[in-house]
Amino acid sequence: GTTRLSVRGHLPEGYLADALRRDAELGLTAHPKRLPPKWFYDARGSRLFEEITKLPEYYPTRAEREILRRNALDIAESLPAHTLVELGSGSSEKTRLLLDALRAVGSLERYVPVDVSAPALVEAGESLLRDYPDLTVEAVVSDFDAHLGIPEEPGPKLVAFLGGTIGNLTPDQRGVFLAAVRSQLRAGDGLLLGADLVKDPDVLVRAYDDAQGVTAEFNRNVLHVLNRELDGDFVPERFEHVAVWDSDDEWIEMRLRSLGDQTVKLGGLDLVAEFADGEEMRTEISAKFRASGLAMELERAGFAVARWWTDPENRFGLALAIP
Ligand code: AVJ
Repeated sequence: GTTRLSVRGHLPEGYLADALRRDAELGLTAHPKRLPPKWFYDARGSRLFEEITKLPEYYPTRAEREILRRNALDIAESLPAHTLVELGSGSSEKTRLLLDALRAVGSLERYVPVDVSAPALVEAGESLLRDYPDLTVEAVVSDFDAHLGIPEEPGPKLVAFLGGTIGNLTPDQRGVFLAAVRSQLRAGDGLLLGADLVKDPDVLVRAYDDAQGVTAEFNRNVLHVLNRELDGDFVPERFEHVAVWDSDDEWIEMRLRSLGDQTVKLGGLDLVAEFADGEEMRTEISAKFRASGLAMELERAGFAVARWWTDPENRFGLALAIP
């Protein structure tokens, strides 16, 4: 039969290992210390994130799925894409709602998931092929921070960036990212962007500091990753999970707070990091948006917001932005 699943690599050998080294070296010698959130997601971290999405406190995944469930057909009619590109596709689960709708309007030809993890792409791709016998899956291994990896395809294409992951970027990084996406789109294409919305800070903090401690374990997982990849000797239990709402920047900040003075060695970097008792290292920002602010950012990047959907409780928003 024909091969309907291909995986193209965009990352040079050693790219991720080098990026982790750079980020760790830079972040652990900075004041205050910081690590970028992308390193949470090894196999264990991805499993923990899946668990987070099922927690009663963590509403964004459910809210976004609800929006897609109600509006996928509207989305597909607004942008009857031949190619669905998904950035940071992960398990591709919510994607099925979009694929179903694009198939229902008769436009769908191919699905292009873009992710840093080749195994995740193969697993998700194979599962999709079982359920979508007419679909071609052209997976791309890429780091969407760097080169987006959006292939040249016969349009129209819809680029989906879901889950609220845009919130992990600082405003400057968002400007660069959105302009890069814009530069790869033509008339008739679109960007479907999921964004978590500003709401009661108590609700937000609970979503990032759940009662079962799954998010705490997810946060500490970055220390396990550094231990393994960079020969580190972090004792993750000696760091406490912290989630705070920054009302000026309107983002949730996750931090790891040192329990006691401690010295950590990273053999792979030839680096020694001292943590004072109570010292906090930032591991993630998760920005929350207002419809007006997001529209402004999109406009600055050369987009117009064609459509805007929210869930009935106004917790999460989905923008269809067009060039
Ligand atoms: C996967 C980036 C959307 O920011 O809400 C979940 C990651 N961090 N709990 C988010 C996350 C803590 C999540 N995103």
